[in-house]
Amino acid sequence: MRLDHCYGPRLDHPGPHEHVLAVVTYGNAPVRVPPRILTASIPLDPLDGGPVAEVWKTGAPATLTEEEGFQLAFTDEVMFGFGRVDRANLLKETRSIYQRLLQAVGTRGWHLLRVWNTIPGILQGPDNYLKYMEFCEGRAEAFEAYFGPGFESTLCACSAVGSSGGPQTLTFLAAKERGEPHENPRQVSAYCYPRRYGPRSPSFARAVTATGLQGAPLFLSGTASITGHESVHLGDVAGQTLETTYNLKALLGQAGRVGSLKVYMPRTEDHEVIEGILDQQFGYQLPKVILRADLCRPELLVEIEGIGER
Ligand code: 3EB
Repeated sequence: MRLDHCYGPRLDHPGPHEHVLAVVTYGNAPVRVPPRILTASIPLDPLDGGPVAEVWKTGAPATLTEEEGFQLAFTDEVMFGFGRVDRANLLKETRSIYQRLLQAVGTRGWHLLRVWNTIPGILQGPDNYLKYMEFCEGRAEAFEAYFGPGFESTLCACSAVGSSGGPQTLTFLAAKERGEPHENPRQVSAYCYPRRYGPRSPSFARAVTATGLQGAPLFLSGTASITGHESVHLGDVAGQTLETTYNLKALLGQAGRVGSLKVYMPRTEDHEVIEGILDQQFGYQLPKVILRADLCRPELLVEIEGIGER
């Protein structure tokens, strides 16, 4: 099964034997999406100002439905979903949206590969219980309730960043065939982070190989300037960016190369420094999307995710 993605200011006409599975749009910029295509609108602004469409394509036409509060688009082997909550209680709503997510994927006997979250006000709340920690608690409870003890071995790749407003959103990719999770030897597994980062550790794998998809793409989770479990290069955006690229390269391993990146940064003025280092490390022609987002630890100045290819 093919699953391709690309970034651009608009939707190009699909090629032969190519079908749009779903489109993700960022900010308020108008990307025109034809009717009957699943469109996930994410409340994060692209830094370049212009519209950005993230287009997911497959080799077969998609079926659209709504289930468990998610808009779903799926083929025989892959599924894209989008859900949003205008939240009342972050812990309860997060537990609920993850329970519904696991239900929607699990009733088919399918498997999660990749989840993207946006959380409004991610850094609000007391220092020892930021909104992000509350989010982690709700998410961990849902995984634990569904898979039981040992759920950590079945986690998928993930990103969780903050928006300055709008709904909480959850976007995901799932597949018929189970992915293969990977951890980063330079970092403590997020699901083993010590208690000082919150009562429940973040439930995600550092990367997942989608073994069932053509080319076995590697979904890289949001990655930051963290070694062991500690944030490093405090106040140094260049240092953080370089450290993050080392973490990404450690995940890619010997064989892989990066196919595309998505970059989140809280301070728009860091744009040029971050891009300069990414150009140096990965080449300036690498497709990337750059978004303004708050990050889950106040000291982090950049977080980068991507998709690796062989
Ligand atoms: C980190 O390594 C940085 O909670 O889903 C990155 C990717 C981060 C995903 C999540 C958090 C999440 O801990 C933060």
